[in-house]
Amino acid sequence: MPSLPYYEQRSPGSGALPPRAAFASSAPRLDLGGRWRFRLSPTVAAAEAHDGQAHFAADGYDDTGWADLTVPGHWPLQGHGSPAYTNHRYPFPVDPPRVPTENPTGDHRLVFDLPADWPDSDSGGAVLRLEGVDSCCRVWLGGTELGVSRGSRLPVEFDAGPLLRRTRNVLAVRVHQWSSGSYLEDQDMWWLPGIFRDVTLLHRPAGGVRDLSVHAGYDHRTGLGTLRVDADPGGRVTVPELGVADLPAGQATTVPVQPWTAETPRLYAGTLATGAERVELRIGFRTVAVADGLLTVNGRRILLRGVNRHEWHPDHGRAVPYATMRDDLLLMKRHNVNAVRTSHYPPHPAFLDLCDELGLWVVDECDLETHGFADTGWRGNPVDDPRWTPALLDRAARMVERDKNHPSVILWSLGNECGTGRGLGEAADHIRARDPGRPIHYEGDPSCRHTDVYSRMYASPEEVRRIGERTEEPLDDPRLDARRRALPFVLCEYAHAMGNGPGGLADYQRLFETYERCQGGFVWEWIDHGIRQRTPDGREFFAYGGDFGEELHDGNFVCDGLLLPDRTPSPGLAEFKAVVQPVRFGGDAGGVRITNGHDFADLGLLAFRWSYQVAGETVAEGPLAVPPLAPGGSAEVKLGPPPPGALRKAPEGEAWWTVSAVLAADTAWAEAGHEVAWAQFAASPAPARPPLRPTATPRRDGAALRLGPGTFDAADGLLTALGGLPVQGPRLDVWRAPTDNDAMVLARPEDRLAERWHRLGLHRMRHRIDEVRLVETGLLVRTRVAPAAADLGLRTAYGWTSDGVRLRLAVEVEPEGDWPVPLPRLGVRLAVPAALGRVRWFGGGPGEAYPDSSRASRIGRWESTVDGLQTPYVRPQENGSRAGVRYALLTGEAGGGLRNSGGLRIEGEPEFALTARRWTTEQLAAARHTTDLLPDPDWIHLTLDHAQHGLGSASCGPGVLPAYRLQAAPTRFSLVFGVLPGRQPQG
Ligand code: IPT
Repeated sequence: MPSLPYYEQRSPGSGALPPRAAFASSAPRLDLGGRWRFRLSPTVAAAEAHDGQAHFAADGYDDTGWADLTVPGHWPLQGHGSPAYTNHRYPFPVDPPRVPTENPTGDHRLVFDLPADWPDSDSGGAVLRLEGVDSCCRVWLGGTELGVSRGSRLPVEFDAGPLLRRTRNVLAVRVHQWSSGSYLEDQDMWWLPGIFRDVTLLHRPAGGVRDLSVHAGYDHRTGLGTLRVDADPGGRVTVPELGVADLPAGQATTVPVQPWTAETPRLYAGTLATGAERVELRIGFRTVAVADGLLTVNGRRILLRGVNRHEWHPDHGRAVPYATMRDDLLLMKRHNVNAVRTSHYPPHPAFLDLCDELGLWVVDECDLETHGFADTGWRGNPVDDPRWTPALLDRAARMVERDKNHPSVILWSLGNECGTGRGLGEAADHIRARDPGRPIHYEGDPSCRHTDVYSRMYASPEEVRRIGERTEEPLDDPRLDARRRALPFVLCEYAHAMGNGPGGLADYQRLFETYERCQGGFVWEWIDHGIRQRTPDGREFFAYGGDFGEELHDGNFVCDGLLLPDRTPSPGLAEFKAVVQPVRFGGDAGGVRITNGHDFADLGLLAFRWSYQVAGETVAEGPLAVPPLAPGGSAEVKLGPPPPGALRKAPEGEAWWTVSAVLAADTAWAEAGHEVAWAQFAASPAPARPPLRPTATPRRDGAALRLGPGTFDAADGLLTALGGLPVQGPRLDVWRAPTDNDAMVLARPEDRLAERWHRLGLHRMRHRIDEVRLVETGLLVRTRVAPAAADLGLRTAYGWTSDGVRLRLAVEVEPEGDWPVPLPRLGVRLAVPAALGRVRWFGGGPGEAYPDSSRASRIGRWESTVDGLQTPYVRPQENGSRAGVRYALLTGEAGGGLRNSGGLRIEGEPEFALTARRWTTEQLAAARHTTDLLPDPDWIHLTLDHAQHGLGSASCGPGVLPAYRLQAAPTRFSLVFGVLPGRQPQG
C-alpha cells in the first residue's frame, strides 16, 4: 500500500516551530483576520486537481471565481456545506488513521501587504501563528510551503521571516475537514471545519524573547511570594508594585505579596525586557498542591462551583468573538460560578487572560477525545497505540507551553473520554516533568494511575457520599486502590443541564459541603450549542442534530447547557446560583446564622440588607450589620421585631423576612448592589382565610347547570363559563410534555420515564363520567380517569360549591390498581379566553420551579404575561411552572379587549403550581422546535397543579431522587375561582 497522504499520517504534522507561551509584547503584530478568498472542494482529489492548472498558493493566481469568507470562521456556517452533530459516534467508518474520500477541503487565500512601519528583515524574523484550524491545514506563504498541522484547538507557528515581502504576500491555507486528527477529536459537539481562531503575523526581533515561564508561588504561612521568570534567551524582570527592578531572568526573589485566588484575582503587572523586546507579564502568586488528600490553593481546600464550557456562539460556532467570551465570564461570575473546565480542549487564549483577570479556577483540558472507540470495543484506541504517542505528546506540549503562565489554570487535564492507555501515561509524565506545579486530571481511567485527583462524571449522590466517606467500592489492585482512596475527589461532570433541569443540584451541594474530600464539580454544561436558523417565514429558531440532514446524528443532545443558545440564562442557571451561593443562611426569623462560604475572601466585600414583606409587598427595609467574617466563619444575627408599620398590615397576609448579600462596591464583573446571596424566613404564616361558605344552591337550566357564577354542562359536569368568562374544563391532568430528562433513551431503563408513561398511556387518558349530581350544597361529578388497554385508573371526584360570588373546586383522587411509575403531574387543566394574557401572582417566582429545582424561587408578588412565562427550551418540553402560588390573577394585557369581565382569580388552598400557555400540552409535546408552537387564537391553556414529579438529570445521570418523586396516592386538593370585576363602561 502506498504511504499515507499527509492528512492521514498519525504524526502531529511538519514544519512547525517548537511550541511556546502565548504572550503580549512590544514587537509588532499583524492581525490577518478579515475577508479572505475561499473555494470549497468535495474531496481532496478535487482540490488537488485544481492545482494542476495553477497552484492557488502562487502569486498571480486568479481567485476571482472564489467566494469571500470571514476568517476566523467555519465555512459550513457561511453557506458552504453544512454542520453535522454526533455525540461520540464517528461520522465516518472507524479505520484509523484513514478518513473518507468525501473530505470537504477548503482552500483559503489572503493577499496582504506589511504595514509601512513593519521592521526591516535585518532587524529580525517573523512567525505566522494560527491559533486554531479544524482539523488539518497545509500552509503556504508566497508560494512556498511552510508545513502541515493538526490539533484543531491548539496553536501552531511557522517561520515566515525568509518569505515575507513588503507587499503582495500570498498566504494560502488548505484545510481538510477530516484527518488522522479527527480520530483524536471526537468531542460531543458539531463537526465544524475551518480556520476558526485568529491568524497573526508576529515580528520576532533579533534578540527578542522566544519563550518564558513565570513561576510565582505563594507561601501562605509567611505571606511571601517567590517570583522567578525563566526566559529564552534571558532578559530582565521588573514589577514596579513589588519593588522588583531589573531582576535577571532565571533568578528568584521573595517579597511580601497579596496572593491570587479566584475570589481575589490579584495580578501584578510587570515586564520582561531584552534589549530588543518587552514582554508584558501579569503575575498571580499562588501555589496549587494536593496535600493530605485535598486539593489546595495557597494552603486551603477549595470548593469548585464549576461549569463545563465549550466554545459556542449560535452564529459563529467555535469562532467566538472576544466580547462573547467576556460575556460568558461576566455571566459566570454573576451566577456564583467560580470554576471552568475547558471541555474538551484548550480555549481561545484570550479566554484564559480573562479568567486571570476576573478570577476563575480553570481546568485546562487537552484537545483529545477518542470516545467513538467505545462503540467498537475500544479496539485500536489511539491512546493505547504507540504509533499515536507522538501526536499525544505534541498536543500535551502545545497546551502546556501555551497556557503555562496563567495563574487561573490550576489543573491540567489529559483530555476527555479516551478510555485507558499507555499514551496517556506518557502525556502525564511529560506534563509533570515540564510543570510540576499543577496536578493532573483525567476522568476516563478509574484507576487514577496517571492523575492526582479522583474524578468522575454523573456519579449519583449516594455514590458521592460513599466517596466522601472514603468507603467507595475498591479497585481490584490494592495498591492503586489505596492510592486513589487518598486522593481528593471532583465531579468533572454532573447535573446534566439538558432542557428543563438539572434537578437535584442542592443534593450534590450538600455533599460537597459535608465531605471535605468532595471538592465540588462542574455542571454539564455551560451553553446549548444550538445554531440560529430561520423558518421560511422569517421566525428564528435554534437547530440541532438532524436539522442539516445528517445521516448519523444525536439530535438535541447538543443542547444541554445552562444558557440557551443566545445566552439567555435558563432557569437552571438561576438555580445553580442560588444553590452554590457563597454565603449560607441558617436558623430562622428568631436568629439567622450567617456563614461565609468563600474559601479566601472575608465578607467585607458584601453589604447585607433585610426587608420585610407582607403579602408580597415590601413594607420596610434596611441594612443588616454582619461582621466581616473570615472564610468558614459564622455569626448569628437578629432580625426584627417586625417594623411597627408592618404590624398594622400583618393581618392582611403572610409575612416574610428577606435577607440578602450584595456587592458593597463595584467589581470587575458586576456593580455595587449586585445580589450574591439571599434567603427568606417566614415571619408570620398566612392568616387563616375563612373557608368559602357554600351558600349558593345549584339549579338546572336546560342543558346547563348553574351554581353561583358558574355555568356547567349538565352532561359532563365541566365548567363552561365563570361569570361572563367562557371556560373549558377543569378536569384532571396527569400529563406533561416530557422533558429531555424524562425522555432520554440513554437513561437507565427505570429512568426512561417518558417511554414508560407512553407505554402506560398517560398521554391519552380518557375521562369516563360516572355521575353528575346536584346536591344541596353544590355539584358533584364523579369520574374515572384511565388509559385504554390498562386496568389502572384514577377515580376522580370534583365537588363544586359556591358562596354566590366565587366557586370552590375540591378534587379527590383515588388511584386504582398498581401504579408502576410516578405520575408526571397531578392537577387540573382548563382553558380560558386568549385575551387573559397578563398574569400576576403571589407565590414563588419570578422564574419557574420544580420540586428538585426550586432554590431560586422566592415568595413575592410577581407579574408577567402568558408569553413571558414560557422558557423556550430548544426542543419544546414542559416548562414555566410557577410554584407555591397562593393566588393568581389573569387579566387582559394592555389593549387586550375583554368584554364582560376584568379577568380570573384563582386561589390555592393553600397553594398550587401554575402553568399558562397558548398551546396545549399535546402541542408542546409534539413540537420539535420552538417555531412549531403556534398560539391558539382563542384559548389560554392553564394547568393548576397540586404536585409535579421532579426533574432529575437522567438525560445523562441519575433520575429523580426519591424525595421528589410523585407517586400515585390518594390525594385531595382544592382551588377557589372568582371573576374579577370588569372596568365599568364610561359615560
Ligand atoms: C460525557 C462527555 O464527556 C461530554 O462531552 C458529554 O457528551 C456528556 O457526556 C453528555 O452530554 S460522556 C458520557 C459517557 C457520560
